[in-house]
Amino acid sequence: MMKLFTAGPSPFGRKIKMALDVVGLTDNVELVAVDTAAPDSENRRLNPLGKIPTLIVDDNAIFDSRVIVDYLHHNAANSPLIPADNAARTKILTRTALMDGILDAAILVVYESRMRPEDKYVDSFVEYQRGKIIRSLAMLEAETPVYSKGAAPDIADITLACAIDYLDFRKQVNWRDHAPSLERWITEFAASVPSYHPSLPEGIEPAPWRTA
Ligand SMILES: N[C@@H](CCC(=O)N[C@@H](CS)C(=O)NCC(=O)O)C(=O)O
Repeated sequence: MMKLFTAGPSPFGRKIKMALDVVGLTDNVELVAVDTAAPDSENRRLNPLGKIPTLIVDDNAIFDSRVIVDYLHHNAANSPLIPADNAARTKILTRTALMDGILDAAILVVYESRMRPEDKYVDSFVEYQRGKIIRSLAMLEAETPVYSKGAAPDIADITLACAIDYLDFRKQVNWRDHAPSLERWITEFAASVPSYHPSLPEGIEPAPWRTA
């Protein structure tokens, strides 16, 4: 049995939960809730960066989420996560890096309030991070994205769904202002990918596509 160190609201943890389900490995993993701020967690002992997600396989720690995805992809009988064709693979991995980058920036916006005393909050730093998110959303909007892969999303699709929902959950940027086409995209994704609903962060605002 593998173990996944994660936390309910973690968008990177959610990406792995959905990836596990898509490749049919959900039942092989025990979810372990981690408080990343706790000074002596098992996660920190096995992953000195103290970040989540961390996947434990045969007492070995696998991190970060990109490496976990690579591991799952290569250990599943049938995985749509990463295309086999070399050019397509590079394209999807770059696209995933864009979605991961949106999440990294979104997390830094949250940490600016969470980790600093109020009088040390730096507006220009938050705007710098929000700029990354806004430019990425504008790039996605320019492609008029359409989700059409049914229950077999690739890892860029999964990470985009996590990013859209994380922005709604923590409200760093209203993505609708910059990428209105994503509403149709997420509606189709939510209706097609079974792990979308059970992996939603608890307390996220209702939306038409979030009603299972
Ligand atoms: N590049 C990492 C990012 C993971 C990440 O930033 N996780 C956040 C929670 S979603 C975290 O563990 N933050 C705690 C910390 O930075 O100490 C990945 O892809 O797994």
